Amino acid sequence: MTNPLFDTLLAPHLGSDALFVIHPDGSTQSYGAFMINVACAAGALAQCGLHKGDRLALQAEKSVEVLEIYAACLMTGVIFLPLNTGYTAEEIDYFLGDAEAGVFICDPSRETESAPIAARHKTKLLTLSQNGSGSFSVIAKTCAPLEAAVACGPNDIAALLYTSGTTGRSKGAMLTHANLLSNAEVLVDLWQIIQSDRLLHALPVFHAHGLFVAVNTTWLSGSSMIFHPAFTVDNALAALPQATTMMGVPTFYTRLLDDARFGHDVVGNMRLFISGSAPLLAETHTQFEERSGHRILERYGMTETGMNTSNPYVGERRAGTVGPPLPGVTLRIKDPDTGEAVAQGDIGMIEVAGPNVFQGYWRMPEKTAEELRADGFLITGDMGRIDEEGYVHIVGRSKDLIISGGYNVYPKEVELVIDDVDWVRESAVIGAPHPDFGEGVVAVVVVAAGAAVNLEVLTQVIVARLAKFKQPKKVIVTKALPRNTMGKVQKNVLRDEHRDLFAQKARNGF
Ligand code: MCA
Ligand code: AMP
Repeated sequence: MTNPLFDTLLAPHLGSDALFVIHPDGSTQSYGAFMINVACAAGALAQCGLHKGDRLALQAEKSVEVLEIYAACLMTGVIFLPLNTGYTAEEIDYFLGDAEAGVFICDPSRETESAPIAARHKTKLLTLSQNGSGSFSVIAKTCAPLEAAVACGPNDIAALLYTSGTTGRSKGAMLTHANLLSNAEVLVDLWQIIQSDRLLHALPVFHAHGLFVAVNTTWLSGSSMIFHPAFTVDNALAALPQATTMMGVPTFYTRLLDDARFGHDVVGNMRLFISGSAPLLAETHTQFEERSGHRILERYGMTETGMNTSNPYVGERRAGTVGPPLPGVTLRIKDPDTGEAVAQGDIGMIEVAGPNVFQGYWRMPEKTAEELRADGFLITGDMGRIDEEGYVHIVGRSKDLIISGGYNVYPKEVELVIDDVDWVRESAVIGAPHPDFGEGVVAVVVVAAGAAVNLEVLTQVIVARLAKFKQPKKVIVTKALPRNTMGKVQKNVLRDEHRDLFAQKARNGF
């Protein structure tokens, strides 16, 4: 095989009449039709001057055309860099510059604000709207389709997924062709995904969950998906009777449970509900089983690794655990201070190694060395233990990270923006239990000596610079932050103090 990832996931579908996508309006697309468009998109990449190893950044609303571009990148060896549609111009500026993207595809509504940014980084700017129109599609329709996939090896980078860091600077996780292929193969096998499956796909396609876990496994198994632009309870309830599988973050499940219409009658065809990206409360697991008869299968992953563990498909799915490591993945628990292995069953830092573990952070060898040990184990920043039966329990995080509705928010990044405001002396950003998002972002802000509080200015700065999901849902102004004797801000004290801020009892999240 010249390009094992493309040859395994996509090439078998050339000319196939099998069903790939079902749109909410009932219209469908076959695999064969999809593959014709992939070849055209690949031709367009070549016409834009992109070669193997070049980066294509994309910030576009969810559509099948986005998947065509992703597949075209796999076909040509161009590195796919998908970006959250909520990112602001300032955030995009950083990604284009850091990745030195050759092409940036954005929604037509953002073309004007993106033009100077793209020009500054010498990036070619193209557009793609949710209905498939835009300047990229014009090229794809008129260029010569690519006939043969470009040769790519296992260690070639397939995608660059940015994840923020505890220092506030986003890092591009380099995922190789072998990383994506090994994870897809293991998951299809473990979750027994077969051609007749129909996945309810309502996740965004700019993250590992909605893109790699959901789409790569669909392609590999030749199954189909009911493709929704986003998750809403109404749409999910309408689609579930036709679906056999669903992948979601815990918020999907708690929202379904909050709706009286959800129950046995809508899940008659379903065989598997999968949850991940954030902790699913045991209580949600139990309630879901009572209401639907289905035990949600919880699994654990990271952008840097894809999936690491999964509850079994056949066998006991244990509430409050993320199951044993996947076949081929090794997971160990270490004392985070000494780096020594802890006793069986004790809590410590989760470290993982395997064919799923990324190659490192884009052009940040020192960051890579901090997190990826010489023996190939990634220090996840998640604290956990392994029980007697080999099930992994995640009990907390050592990294300063908030997970809100499945999106990661690094407090440092938000604090840096808030601290730039004139009247602010300093700030501490924490996650508080949130009934819908699991954790909600809260900013505790200290006023500079002699300055007057101006929440309007603070809001303006936050809105201009940070994507919506990172913006604090509550701001608390205070005189001083609690510190320990070393002068370090005690975020645990703040978390305790503000744990009831979002009133209702939290159902997901720590
Ligand atoms: C939307 N808002 C949010 C979030 N989503 N705020 C905080 N956290 C969020 N996740 C904002 C909206 O802009 C809106 O602001 C307000 O909150 C309420 O919006 P709502 O309509 O309720 O939100 P929504 O549009 O329904 O979105 C909620 C959602 C969505 C469906 C849960 O966030 C989502 O699809 N999350 C999935 C994330 C994901 O795919 N993560 C995978 C990462 P306003 O009202 O002011 O306008 S990959 C990963 O973690 C690893 C690899 C793994 O293990 O999977
Ligand atoms: P991301 O960087 O978006 O890939 O987020 C990865 C992080 O999400 C992990 O390091 C965990 O902290 C968290 N995560 C993913 N799946 C789960 C899960 N099932 N339970 C608890 N945390 C999870």
